Amino acid sequence: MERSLVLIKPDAVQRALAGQIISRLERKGLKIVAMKMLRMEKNLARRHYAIHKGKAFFDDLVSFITSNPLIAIVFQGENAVQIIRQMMGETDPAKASSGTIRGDFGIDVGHNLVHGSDSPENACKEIDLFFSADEIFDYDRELDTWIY
Ligand code: IDP
Ligand code: MG
Repeated sequence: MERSLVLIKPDAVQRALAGQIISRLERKGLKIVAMKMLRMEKNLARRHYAIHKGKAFFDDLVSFITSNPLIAIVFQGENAVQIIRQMMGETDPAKASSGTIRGDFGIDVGHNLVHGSDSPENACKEIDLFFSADEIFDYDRELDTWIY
C-alpha cells in the first residue's frame, strides 16, 4: 500500500490548524502509520528541500521550516500520494481551490501549511529522512473493509 510523507508546517501548528488538517486526511480514509513532532534541523531541511537549492526562495524556505516545531506524519492508503496532493491544493494558496487545505486556510505561498510527497519514489526517500523503520506501524483497521 502506498505511503506519503505529510508535514504539518510550523504555520499550521502556530495557527492551531494541525487537528483540522490531520482530521481531513483521516476522514478521507487514509491511515496514520507514523507521527511525531519535531523542530527540523537546518541540515534536514536542506536535504528535504534539496531539489529547490539555488532558487530565490530556498533560504527563506529553510528558515521558515526550521523556525518552529512541525508535525511529521506518514499516511498510508491506495494512491495516497496523489490523493493527498489533491487535498492539499496548489502550492500557492491564493490559487488553490476552495475545499483544499491550502485553498481554505492559506493566502501566501511561503505559508502554505502542509507538505505532501509528490511521487511514491520521493515519498520513500522523504519518509526515510524523518522516520526509522521501527517508528512506522504496520497494523490493520476494521474500518478499512468499508473504505476499500
Ligand atoms: P509543493 O509544496 O506544493 O510541492 P514546491 O514547488 O515543491 O511546492 O515548493 C516547496 C515549498 O517551497 C512550497 O510548499 C512553499 O512553501 C515554498 N515555495 C515554493 N515556491 C515559492 C515561492 O515562489 N516563494 C516562496 N516560497 C515558495
Ligand atoms: Mg514539492
